[in-house]
Amino acid sequence: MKIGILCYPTYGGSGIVATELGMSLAKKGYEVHFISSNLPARLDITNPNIFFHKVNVQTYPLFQYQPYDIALSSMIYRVVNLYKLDLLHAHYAIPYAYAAFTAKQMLKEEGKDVPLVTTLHGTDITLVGQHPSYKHAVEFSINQSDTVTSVSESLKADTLKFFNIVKDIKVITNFIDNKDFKECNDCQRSQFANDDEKILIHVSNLRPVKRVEEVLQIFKAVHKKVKSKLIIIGEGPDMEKVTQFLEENPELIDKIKLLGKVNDLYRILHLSDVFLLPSEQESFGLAALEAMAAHTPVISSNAGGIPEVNIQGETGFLAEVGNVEAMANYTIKLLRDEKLLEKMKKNAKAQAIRFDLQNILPIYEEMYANTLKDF
Ligand code: GMT
Repeated sequence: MKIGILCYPTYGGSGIVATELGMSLAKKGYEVHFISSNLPARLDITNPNIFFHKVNVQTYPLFQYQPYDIALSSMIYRVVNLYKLDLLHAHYAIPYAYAAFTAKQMLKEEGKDVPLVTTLHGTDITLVGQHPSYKHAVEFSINQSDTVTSVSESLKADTLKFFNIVKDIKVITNFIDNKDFKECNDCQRSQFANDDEKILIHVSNLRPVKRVEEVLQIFKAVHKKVKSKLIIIGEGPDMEKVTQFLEENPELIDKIKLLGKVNDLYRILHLSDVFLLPSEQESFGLAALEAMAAHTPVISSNAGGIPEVNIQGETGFLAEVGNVEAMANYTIKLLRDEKLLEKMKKNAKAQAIRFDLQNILPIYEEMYANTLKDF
């Protein structure tokens, strides 16, 4: 089967899921064509079954905004025609589902067509998609898709609550390839902390929805009770809040390590004792699952789909969004109790294995087969 994957190339969760899915399909013999504005961050193009098509936007001084969505639709249309794709898979409704619908219309004019699968990832529904500027187009393009999937039950419920959806939505959860998170023998814990210190970690694109200021407040409270260090991985607009916090709390400068974007993330996750995710909104929480794959329990908010991934009292602890005190107290409780910490590290890994690629990939394949059958 020849599949066209439409996704963001950046470090966001939807692009990562799309890339990992496409690479796994290519390994199984599918021909996979990525259509994106740039080479997706984790894409390994050495597999001969993988193709990359860059969307080229022609700039013209007349335009205040360059018409990216038109260039995207045209590229989708051209790739389907050239490579005879069997199916399109849009990851994130905006603009991918909409652009794919337009490409399909162009194909139909020539008596051709291709089925479209749209996977809803999160903020395309819960944040951006609800804005009146986008809402009707998002609703329309979801309803025009041949198959719609969402990455959690919570996101499915939100989609049905906020939009008038006539399509059935199939939940196919995100996944992790545990093979990529194997035990790390050469990871040096001493690089980050002394033997008597615990390591807390946060990984995100530091957008307001991630509430990095709460990560810092949790650490501040924990540090008063438990000798510890905090590692922050990622880049984003709220890095400014981190700098501001350090200016206001200079005594913590040696305790907080900022690492920016990191490629072999699993090595550092393996060294960590607890992962902090106090997000305001999270349709799934792929970052939490990645932590669990590296045996790291999670202290999180209970936003959106997080409770489907992080299980209260088993793989970590959850509190109401914004309840910094509760998240700090849970962290202290966990870090002070070696037996509980060891148990939760094991439970976290067991949860990551439940979400292993080997379990989820066949569900995607079956969904593709059914989509083609019903088309
Ligand atoms: O994290 C990002 O920047 C991307 C963001 C998105 O909206 O694309 O991530 C969403 O998709 C991920 C993969 O399905 C989920 O694990 C994240 O929970 C979700 N983020 C939000 O809902 C805020």
